[in-house]
Amino acid sequence: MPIKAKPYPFALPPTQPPALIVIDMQRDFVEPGGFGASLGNDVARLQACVPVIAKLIAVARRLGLPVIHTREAHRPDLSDCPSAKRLRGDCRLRIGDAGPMGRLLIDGEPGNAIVDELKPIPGEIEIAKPGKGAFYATPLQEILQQRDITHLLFTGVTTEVCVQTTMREANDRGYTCLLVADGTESYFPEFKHATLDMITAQGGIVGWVADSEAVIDGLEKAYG
Ligand code: TIU
Repeated sequence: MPIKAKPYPFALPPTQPPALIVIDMQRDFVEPGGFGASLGNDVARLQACVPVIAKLIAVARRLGLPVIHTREAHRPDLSDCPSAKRLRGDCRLRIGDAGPMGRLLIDGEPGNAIVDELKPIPGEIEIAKPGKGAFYATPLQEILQQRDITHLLFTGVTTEVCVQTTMREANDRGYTCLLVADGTESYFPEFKHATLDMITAQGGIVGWVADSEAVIDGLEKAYG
């Protein structure tokens, strides 16, 4: 049974289940004092998707779907952070500067950790990525190929930045992608809605969009 989705039902692969991809649910974006707040954003907006993603992760773990977590993270020496990225914006604190949760967007700092509610468990993959897209300068494609994964279910933040960039990268690499509508958030509600529309336009030019309830229902029926 396919998942009820836009622009039309999303067929699940019969043998290798899809991976649940959780993009950048790190304190840097979701909590006050991090990189997201330093850019002038209201980070409270992103909280809404946390319980939805927690539920999806629990279902994925129970049904044996691979769960892959990403973090936007740079090396402490900033050698993987182009100055064009670091100098972007008119902000007081930049990538690598010390904030209330440690150095902004730096691997290993308290603010770079995934929020407690969504913490990976042993055996789950956690990828530190220096770009907005999760395929750029990471082992993600090899990890998916090794496991014969062809379908990806996307959650995380922010919808129009790291989530959409990664979905587009995944498309060009041949993956079939679905975005969970209530499992993603943006600092800008209008950008979230526009992103969902642009993903599903033109017959699903980037992929499918479905609510978590429909995704869970489809997964239970296919793999439960
Ligand atoms: N600023 C913004 O909306 N997002 C990011 O910088 N990174 C991610 O989306 N993860």
